Order: sequence, then C-alpha cells, then structure tokens
Amino acid sequence: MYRILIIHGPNLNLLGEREPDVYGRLTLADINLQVRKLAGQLGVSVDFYQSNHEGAIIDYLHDNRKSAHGVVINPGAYTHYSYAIRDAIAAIGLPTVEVHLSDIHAREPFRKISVIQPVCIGQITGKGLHSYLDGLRLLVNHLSKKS
Ligand code: CA2
Repeated sequence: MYRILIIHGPNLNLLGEREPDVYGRLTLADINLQVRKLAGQLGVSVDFYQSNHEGAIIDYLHDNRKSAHGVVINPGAYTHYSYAIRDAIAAIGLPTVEVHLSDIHAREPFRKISVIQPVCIGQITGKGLHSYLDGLRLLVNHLSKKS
C-alpha cells in the first residue's frame, strides 16, 4: 500500500480562526479528516505533519524518504522563498504535489512565485480543501501509472 505524507507548513495550524474569506472556515483537523477519508477510498495510507519551522519540515522529509512513496505539501509562505525545502524535495526524489488553499496566482505579486513548483509533479491552487483532495488524487494516479 502506498504511504503518502501530507505536510502543512507555517501558520496552517491556525486555519479556521481568521481570514475565512481567503482560506475558508475549515480547520486543519477538518481538512485532515477529509483527506484521510479520500485516502481510504483510494486505498492508500496517509500521515499528517504540520510545522512552523523550515528545518523541521526538511527533517521530516529526510526521515521518511525511504518509507514513503509520495508527498502532498502545502509549504505555506515557504513556497515563495525556501530553496532549502525545494532542495530537500529534489534530494529525497519522491513524487511531490504542491497544494494551496488560496489562488496564489491571483494575490500579492510575491505569492505568484513558487520556488517549490519546479521540483513537483503538479501544483494545485485556489480550491480550498479540494486542492488537497485533487493533489492526493493526482499523486496516486501518478504512482499507479508507474507500477
Ligand atoms: O493558500 C495557501 O494555502 C498558502 O500556502 C497559505 C499560506 C500563504 O503564506 C501562502 O502564500 C498561500 C499562509 C497560511 C496562513 O494561514 C492562516 C491561518 C489562519 C489565519 C490566517 C492565516
């Protein structure tokens, strides 16, 4: 069975508390529940991780590189400038999908740039919870085609 890492970056632990017009009303626990439900339907296992720290996200990727088959990551604001997370994704060599709740291409200019996208098999933005669900579907589809 494929093991997928679902990684949430900085500030996403506070989802649902503020800015519902941008990020929706769901909490991170709500999102994880729906992702787990879809994972069950797709027949894959998911492990969730959230951190507000760049190095902790990198350590999590390194520590799981041999036991996981793919990654769905919302890198939060690290999306726009973390070459270290980008290098970690490239270094572990697992297929990775970048997801965002909001449409980063329709917001402030600094959010339009993703330094993570070039090392990912896809980027899904602006669909709220459905960015994560579509990201998981895309990844599982990619993995099934490889085997
Ligand atoms: O749209 C996304 O998913 C983002 O990755 C969210 C990040 C933002 O820096 C990226 O540009 C786009 C920020 C998440 C902030 O989360 C909040 C949680 C509660 C209240 C306010 C913001």
